[in-house]
Amino acid sequence: MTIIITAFERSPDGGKGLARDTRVRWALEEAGLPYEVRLVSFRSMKEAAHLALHPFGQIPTYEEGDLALFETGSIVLHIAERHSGLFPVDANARARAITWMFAALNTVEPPILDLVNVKLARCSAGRARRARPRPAWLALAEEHGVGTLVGSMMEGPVGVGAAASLVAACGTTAVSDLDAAWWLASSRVTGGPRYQGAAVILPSDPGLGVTGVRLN
Ligand SMILES: N[C@@H](CCC(=O)N[C@@H](CS)C(=O)NCC(=O)O)C(=O)O
Repeated sequence: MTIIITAFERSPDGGKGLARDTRVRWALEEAGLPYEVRLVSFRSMKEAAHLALHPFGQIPTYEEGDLALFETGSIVLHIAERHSGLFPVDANARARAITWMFAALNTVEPPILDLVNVKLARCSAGRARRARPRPAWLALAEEHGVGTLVGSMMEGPVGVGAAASLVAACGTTAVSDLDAAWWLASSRVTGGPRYQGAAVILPSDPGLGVTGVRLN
């Protein structure tokens, strides 16, 4: 049965895994399962057909015959439970692996995302309900002692330019995430995924392929 996942249509990498679909692709690749990728636009993600697959109108989704799943954790768990190679065979080791899956999603990820993330798209006039001038978001965060980071996720030059201007005008408490490639180039970690043009090259080494951590 063909497995179909969804990814962003309009991203600089053309939906090849710079977003959370990476987790699902990774599990599928590790399990040696063939799959197809359906690229979706931001507009279609909020339309009925996609909402039937993903109630929050996001990516990735996972379809396998009659089964439709969303949430990367549940998708990866589903793949790992049905195919060998991802979970250890020993029951206790398997339980520990599942524990770490929950920890990654429930304990590790949220505080990482706790920094106020001033997303240009989220603050734009197009989304009137949430619209608030971007400097006001930064001021609000500062007022409450919350760290701030301006990021551009996967913007083109215009979006990055606007975000950089915002940082220049208001400042942030953390390094500005204005270019995904910068994070790889400046990473303290050696080894691991790298860019080749717009493609993310996953390492062939086990796990994340990390070979070391620079201390300076
Ligand atoms: N908890 C979800 C998060 C999914 C998620 O945040 N997807 C992002 C891409 S990485 C998305 O679709 N964002 C577009 C939007 O929220 O409108 C998961 O792990 O699958």
